[in-house]
Amino acid sequence: MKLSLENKWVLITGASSGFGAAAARAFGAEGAKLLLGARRIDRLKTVAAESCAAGAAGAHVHALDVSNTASVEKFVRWARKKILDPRSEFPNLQVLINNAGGAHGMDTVAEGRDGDWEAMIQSNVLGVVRVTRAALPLLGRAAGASIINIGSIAGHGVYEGGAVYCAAKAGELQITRALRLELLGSGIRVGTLDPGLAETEFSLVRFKGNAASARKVYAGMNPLTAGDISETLVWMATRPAHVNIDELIIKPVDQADFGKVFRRSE
Ligand code: NDP
Ligand code: 8X3
Repeated sequence: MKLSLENKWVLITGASSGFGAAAARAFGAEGAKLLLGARRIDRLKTVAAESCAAGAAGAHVHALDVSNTASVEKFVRWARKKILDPRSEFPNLQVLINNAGGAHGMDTVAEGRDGDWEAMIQSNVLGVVRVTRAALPLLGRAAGASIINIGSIAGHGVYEGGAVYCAAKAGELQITRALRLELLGSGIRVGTLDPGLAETEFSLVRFKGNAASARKVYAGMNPLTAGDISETLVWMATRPAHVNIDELIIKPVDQADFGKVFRRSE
C-alpha cells in the first residue's frame, strides 16, 4: 500500500530551483510539511508559497550552504526545532532528500580550475555526508523513513570534460551504498535517483550563466523535466515501508548514453 505523506516532515536541500523546487511542490501536493534549504532565500520563499498552494501542510525555509559544516549544523538545528514543536502531530523526519549540487565547468583535466573542482566535491559529495550526519538523529522512528540522494548517470560512467563531476557523482553513489549497509536494521530506507539530461538551471550553472551554451545541451531533443524527477521521488518515498528502491536510473528516451543523444534537425 502507498505510504501517506500527509502531515509528514520532508527535508529537501537545494530547493530553490530545478529538481528541489519541483520536489517541494510535489511533496507539498501529498500534504507533507516541508523544510527547504538553499543559498538563495528569495527563491526558497517563492517555492514555499507555491508548495503551500499545491497542498503542503506547511513549508519553512532557511539558508543552507551544504559546502559549509557550520551552515549545515545551523540549518539542522533549525529543522530540529520545527520538527520537535510539541504541536507537531508526527515529530519525526520522514524523508531527507539530498539534492543540492551540480556541475561547474566542462574543462578537461589539463585545463580544469581548482575552484570548480572544489565546488563540485564540496556540494555533491561532502554536502551529502554533512547533511546526512546532522539530520540522521531526526530520522528513524516513523515507518518508511527515507534518505534519497540525487546522483546522476554521470556517476555510472565518464565523459570528456566531466572528470570531476563524474567522480563526484560516483562518490555520491558509493556513499549511498555505504549508508545502506550502515543503517541496516534501523528501518531507514536509503536510495539514489540518478537522472540523465534534464532541463533545469543545471547547464546554466555549469556554463557560468552562458545561456547559449546551456541551450545547446538540450537542442533538438526532449530532455527530462524537473517534474519527471519530483514525481519519481514521491513514488520512491511512498512505497510500502518494507520496500527500498536502491538505485534508479532515469533518462530521456532521446538519450541512450552520455554523448549518444538523438537530436531532431531544427
Ligand atoms: P539546479 O541548478 O536547477 O538546482 C541546483 C540546486 O542546488 C539549487 O537549488 C541550488 O541552490 C542548490 N545548491 C547548489 N549548490 C549548493 C550549496 N553549496 N548549498 C546549498 N544548495 C546548493 O539544477 P538541478 O535541479 O538539475 O540539480 C539538482 C541536482 O540534480 C544536483 O545534484 C545535480 O547534480 C543533479 N542532477 C542534475 C541533472 C540535470 O541534467 N539537470 C541530471 C542528474 C543529476 P542555491 O544556488 O540557491 O544554493
Ligand atoms: C547531469 C547529467 O549527463 O550532464 O548529471 O552529466 S550529465
